[in-house]
Amino acid sequence: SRTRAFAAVDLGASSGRVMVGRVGPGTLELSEAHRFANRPVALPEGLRWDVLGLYAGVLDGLRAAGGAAGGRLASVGIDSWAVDYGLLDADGALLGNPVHYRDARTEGVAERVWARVPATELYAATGIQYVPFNTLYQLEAERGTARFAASRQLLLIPDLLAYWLTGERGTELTNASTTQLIDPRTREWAHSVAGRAGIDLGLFAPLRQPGDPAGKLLPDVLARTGLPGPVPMTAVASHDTASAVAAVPATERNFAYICTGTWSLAGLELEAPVLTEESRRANFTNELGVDGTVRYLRNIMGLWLLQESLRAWGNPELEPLLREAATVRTGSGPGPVVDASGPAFLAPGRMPERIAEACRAAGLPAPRTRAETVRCVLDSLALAHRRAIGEARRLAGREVDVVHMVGGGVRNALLCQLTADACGLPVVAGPAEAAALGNVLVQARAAGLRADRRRMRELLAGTQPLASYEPSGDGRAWARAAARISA
Ligand code: LFR
Repeated sequence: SRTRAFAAVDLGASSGRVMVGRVGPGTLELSEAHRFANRPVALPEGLRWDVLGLYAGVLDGLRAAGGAAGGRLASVGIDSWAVDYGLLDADGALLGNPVHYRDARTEGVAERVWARVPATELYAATGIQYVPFNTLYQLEAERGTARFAASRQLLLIPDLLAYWLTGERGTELTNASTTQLIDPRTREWAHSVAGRAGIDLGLFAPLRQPGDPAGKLLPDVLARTGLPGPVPMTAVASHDTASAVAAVPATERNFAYICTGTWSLAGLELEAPVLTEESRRANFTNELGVDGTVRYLRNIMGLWLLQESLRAWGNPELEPLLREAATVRTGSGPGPVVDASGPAFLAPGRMPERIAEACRAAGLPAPRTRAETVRCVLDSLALAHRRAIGEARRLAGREVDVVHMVGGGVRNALLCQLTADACGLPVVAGPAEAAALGNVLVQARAAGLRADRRRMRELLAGTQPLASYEPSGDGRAWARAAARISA
């Protein structure tokens, strides 16, 4: 039988990629057709996504993907970061620029929602952790604006781009779970919560499952991209983290995962949500995954802390800094660390100063050099990884024998080694392009590839380059640092 080519559009907070995945029996190859910057814009009205720039990048990418695939694309799928959306007016036109989840408009807004639906009930019904930017809180912040008054439909970012490509509207389920308006037990809208929170679920287009057909590219899109039609679109696991988790190359039964990029998303794949009050207090989320799974995880600030530090320093080269950071003396465990799990570092700006201030506030020596700051960030992330995996394991009552790291952060060998040291567990690192691979595999399955999750993971483990890290150093020093942060 034959190998087919699929285009995966994967949009991250700092760049977008269009990848071509070739899938056949025992074959899985990924290559990059096009990469473009994603540059949010700070307007007087607030921080906005340049969604038209992203759409232009997608069109350029589809043209390049068609070329790379020799003209024939079996289908196209899109994944991106979660929670954000575009609003359409009664004519189906986009109302303004989608608001960035790091925009300050959600500050202090959650309390207004909790006055109507107590946070405990919200968690019991949706299983979604508190982060200020869940779509539910963004909609509360939007209430009363002229734009919201004119809106007739809400489309999450991947669904919005798919609508422009196909003319068809839907709401893909894995990403929909991040709105905090889905019940993870029924995997349907949480009508009662939405009603009490004052949200009209009629704003949302009908739910789609990962793997569902999602229309075909419009004639005008075919003309602009030079693709011979018809080209179908497939609803993939459109939340990038859901696609990445689907592509964790685990062949072991008891594995934890960390998706590392702008964020670190650390946790477990479960068959059922954990909706206990203890889980809520620990701020774990139950986002939905492929094939009826639950992504039980915690959001950790991730390489955002490093990206923002580099930006503050005028973007020096990273490699020499990482080499120097690896030689910073910290004893047998971490050096000074900050809490990378809370919202303290969510907003952009002044990152090295904020990190130093947080160290001082915790009574720790603040980093003095760039290399020390980088080391502080990586130690802090490794420690947050340890805490998230340890707590997920306890709250879900599961064993963990190995940690799989996927996403762009696996290129950072120091982060992988420190994570192995902090967790006291072996780390298997790779693939870096997990989200795109998960995107491709869900499309391939919709096109007839017979692979359950175990088979998909075996295919990944057998075809993608992976690196291993064994734990070193003194686990007790990491345990002490973890206890200090929890206190
Ligand atoms: C990672 C991610 C996280 C989500 C954050 C904001 O790219 O999708 O899973 O919490 O971005 O949407």
